[in-house]
Amino acid sequence: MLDMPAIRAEFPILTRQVHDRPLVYLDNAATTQKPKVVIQAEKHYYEYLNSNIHRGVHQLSQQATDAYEASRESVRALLNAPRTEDIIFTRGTTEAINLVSQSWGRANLKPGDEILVTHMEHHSNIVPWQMICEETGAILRPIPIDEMGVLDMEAYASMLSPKTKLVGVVHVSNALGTVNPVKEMIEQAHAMGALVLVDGAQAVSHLTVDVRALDCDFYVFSAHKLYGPTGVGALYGRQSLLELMPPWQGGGDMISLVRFSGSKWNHLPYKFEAGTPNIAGGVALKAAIDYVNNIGLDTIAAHEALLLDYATQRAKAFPGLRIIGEAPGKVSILSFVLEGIHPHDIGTILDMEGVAIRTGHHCAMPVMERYKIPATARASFAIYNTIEEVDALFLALERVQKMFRG
Ligand code: C6P
Repeated sequence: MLDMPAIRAEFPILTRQVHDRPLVYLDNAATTQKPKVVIQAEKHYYEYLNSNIHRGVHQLSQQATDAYEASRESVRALLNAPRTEDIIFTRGTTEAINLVSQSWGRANLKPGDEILVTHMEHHSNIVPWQMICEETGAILRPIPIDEMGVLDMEAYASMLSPKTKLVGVVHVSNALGTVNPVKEMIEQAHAMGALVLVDGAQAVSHLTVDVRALDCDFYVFSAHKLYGPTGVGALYGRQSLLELMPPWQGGGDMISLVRFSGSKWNHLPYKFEAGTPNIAGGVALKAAIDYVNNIGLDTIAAHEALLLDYATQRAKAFPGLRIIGEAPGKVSILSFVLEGIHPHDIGTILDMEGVAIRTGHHCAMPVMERYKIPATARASFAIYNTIEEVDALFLALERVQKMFRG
């Protein structure tokens, strides 16, 4: 049994009120709240370690560098990556995908090559590929999904061909909660000679990720969806690919030598880390990973599954409610529409009741198009949520319905 009061006490923001009501925070897929250990790690960094990394010979700089590099090792362990050098710090998932598309894509794609992405991708795993396709003449093709929100694996198999150069797949869909069969997809893509980039933005806080077992080529995530700070995330890349990829941004730290006659690039991971990074955020990411490891991802997943099961039962009994995304084994996300009521109205009224959910297209417009809806209301769960909060959500939804239906 989880000690919920103790877990909730770790998150100072959960004690605040919104519109004079206790906050019920169910927008965790957008960003999770931060435990004291993460807030403390940022504070400690600025109060005790602040200096620039990889540059100074003075003690502060060396200690800050050590703390930042210790975080890189934590990310390696989180993903079970083979080498710390293959973990590139980025601003988050979006920047990590742009890094791969701009660096690997520009160097490798040619007219007629194909990139496959699923129909349930976040815009971050669509638009960077559209941009590089425009530039190189490659073609972006969506892999269809069915009514439940499950990827059509037969269509995927039939779309893979020697023209396929890369497959982009979201591990867990932010709009539907679907967990995609990434291992199987990677095996099939590799058999065709294609690389696979997995968007783990919504996965790392719910599932144990093992990039070696998955055998993926690139895996990306953002710290802020894993109880960590905003503005930091990571790319794992296969060493043999990263070594051959050109830098995508130039500046300090990414070089070993600069002459006006030409520059030489630094070794991994620094080749891809131009400029002073979000050092405090990087350091605090380790605190977030430690926090998650101390509770255990299995424990977190089991608790969230309980909440999702209960919320799904209540949703199914709620008049006029349609769940969007019912893939077997989905995690942590309840997306829905209410007959005759726009999701934005739902979100606004819920907010007045203290319940924070996200409404809109969730940066997954093709998913909305697939279901022929403009938007959904989305409740998403984290370790600190409770059954009582699910009840508060449905009580507030009853108010919404009364307001609209009288
Ligand atoms: N999804 C949501 O409310 P960044 O912004 O780079 O940290 O993450 C982008 C991103 C990429 N892929 C997936 C699957 C995501 O869910 C997100 C962020 C948030 O669903 C904000 S749109």
